[in-house]
Amino acid sequence: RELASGLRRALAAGEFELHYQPVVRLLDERVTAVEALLRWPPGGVPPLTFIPVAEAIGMIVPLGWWVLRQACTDARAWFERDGVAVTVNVSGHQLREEDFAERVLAVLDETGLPPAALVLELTESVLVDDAERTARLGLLRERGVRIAVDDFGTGYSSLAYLVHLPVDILKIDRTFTASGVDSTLMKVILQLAEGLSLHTVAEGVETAAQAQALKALGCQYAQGYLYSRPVPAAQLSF
Ligand code: G
Ligand code: G
Ligand code: NA
Ligand code: MN
Repeated sequence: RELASGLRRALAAGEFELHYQPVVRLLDERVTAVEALLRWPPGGVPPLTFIPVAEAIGMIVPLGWWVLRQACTDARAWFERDGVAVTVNVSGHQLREEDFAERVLAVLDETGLPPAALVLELTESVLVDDAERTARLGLLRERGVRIAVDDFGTGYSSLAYLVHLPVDILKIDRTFTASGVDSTLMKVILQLAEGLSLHTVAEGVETAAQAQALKALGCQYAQGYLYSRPVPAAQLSF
């Protein structure tokens, strides 16, 4: 309960910050995108602690809009200068808003960020949940916003949904990277993605050996401590 009232005050007081973690193209190790990750200083409460609370008290919706607006504002110069896109995590609660897609397009308009510079990350469970919500994503995708499945492989759903959903990118959960990039499971996921013409990002890449093996298996992008931890915008360099 203390956390809940702290969160409410924090948004009004402007205490939230975004950190960014690079996503690297394995072919040439160029940074092609950065993932925006919410931070709440000064205590440094982990997002895994405060995001579920923000969801429970309905604050994830206004907070999510703050994140999107801030990330798009920050990313405009990166995209114009270096072609770097920004990926933003979206909670299922945000997608319940009927005018979600229109509001995202309005933020892009106001911040001057082209739709092609934005990727929205959603978890599997949100994507399979209901057709109305995924239709909202379809509308954004028609405008050039890309959709990524976050933590892919950790959900319980059947794979059939992937064929029908408006998605472009699979972000392979870091547990698969950690348990061996040469595993049958990783290979099957990469083949599945190729068959469906989806791009793949391996999460949690920590060693050069993992990056090499992933590249050899046809994975296109990687993200993880090998390249960079999430850092404040001012510390990014491409
Ligand atoms: O880096 P890390 O500890 O920051 O992130 C932990 C979890 O918090 C991840 O699952 C990530 O997707 C989630 N997360 C980070 N930032 C945001 C955000 O802005 N919105 C939502 N909904 N989730 C976020
Ligand atoms: O669920 P999502 O993938 O958005 O979560 C991102 C989380 O993963 C963040 O907490 C981030 O700090 C963490 N993370 C990013 N790179 C690595 C890595 O190489 N290793 C580990 N263990 N965690 C990572
Ligand atoms: Na994410
Ligand atoms: Mn993830």
